[in-house]
Amino acid sequence: MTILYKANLERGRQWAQLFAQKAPDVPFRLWPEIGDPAAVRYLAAWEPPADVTQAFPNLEVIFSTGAGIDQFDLSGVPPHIAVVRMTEPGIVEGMVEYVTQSVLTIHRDLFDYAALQREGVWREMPVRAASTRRVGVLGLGMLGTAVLKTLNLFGFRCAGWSRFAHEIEGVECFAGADSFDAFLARTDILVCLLPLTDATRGLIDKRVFDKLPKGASFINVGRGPHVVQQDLLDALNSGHLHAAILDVTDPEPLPREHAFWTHPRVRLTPHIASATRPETAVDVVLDNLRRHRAGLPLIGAIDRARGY
Ligand code: NDP
Ligand code: OXD
Repeated sequence: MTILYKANLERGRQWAQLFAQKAPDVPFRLWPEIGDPAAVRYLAAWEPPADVTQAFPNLEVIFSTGAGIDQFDLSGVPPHIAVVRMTEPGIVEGMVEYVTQSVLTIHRDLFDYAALQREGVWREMPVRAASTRRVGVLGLGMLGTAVLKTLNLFGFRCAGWSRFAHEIEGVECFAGADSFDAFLARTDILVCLLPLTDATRGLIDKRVFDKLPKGASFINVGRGPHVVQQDLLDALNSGHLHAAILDVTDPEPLPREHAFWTHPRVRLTPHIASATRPETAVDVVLDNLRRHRAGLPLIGAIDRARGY
């Protein structure tokens, strides 16, 4: 009943300590010290090895150490192996912080003040009420919903878009392709919190930017390949878009010569919007191990057909 961890080694050492404290009966191994491959029933990985089912013939569950699973190649993974994304509360808290500060940066005109500072100009601009700013979040899952609940507290006019219909208090909910244009037309600050799937790859392109009101801004905390990056640059350079805050790019790291690095209306961070915290992640994984042994549904199990 071994669980094998294959991701960031430093965090893996913390997982190992936490497993030793909280579940000393569960054999825990850190890649590449795999021990007996036949004993590995559970794999916690950011990127599983390519030949995972051959390498671990008795594998039953693959846990992603992140909220996304798009980095997994599931083509060779048989359907009886469950795939579970990370749902621990630390990821949610980190994302709420990151998106809230990004929305406030745009709302409080900090891109304009940074430009004035570079020119040595001391000039004030009118302060707008949050209630005059319309935020729209793509994705109403674990993260999108938590972000919107917090933005709502600031008084922003909040909306979200998802595949199926949702109801969230204080949030105007749009669902499906038919409502996409209406959602975009009412959005001043667009936030991407979609999973990367065949349906969402390249979704955010010129057509999407054109549908946003002039002066809108964009925050990407989903995945870089959601966006056609040249279309984003064109929209910024034409002045149609005001600013972009990008935590994810395609590829990562972004090549040094890419225009995003020096663009005055782009703020870049290296995929740090939120990260799994070992101290809370281990509790979530242990709970799922208990559920698995009891034959109960796993929390965060993904639907292989939908891709998230
Ligand atoms: P969830 O699976 O909980 O939610 C996904 C949401 O996206 C759902 O609301 C779903 O709609 C919606 N969705 C999926 N496909 C479509 C589609 N084709 N059209 C419309 N809506 C769609 O994911 P999380 O909230 O946990 O995470 C979202 C993503 O955030 C992750 O996949 C990852 O890529 C990214 N992430 C980034 C991090 C970073 O540090 N930058 C950290 C953690 C995550 P419905 O509800 O109708 O099914
Ligand atoms: C995740 C991520 O998916 O770090 O958790 O992007």
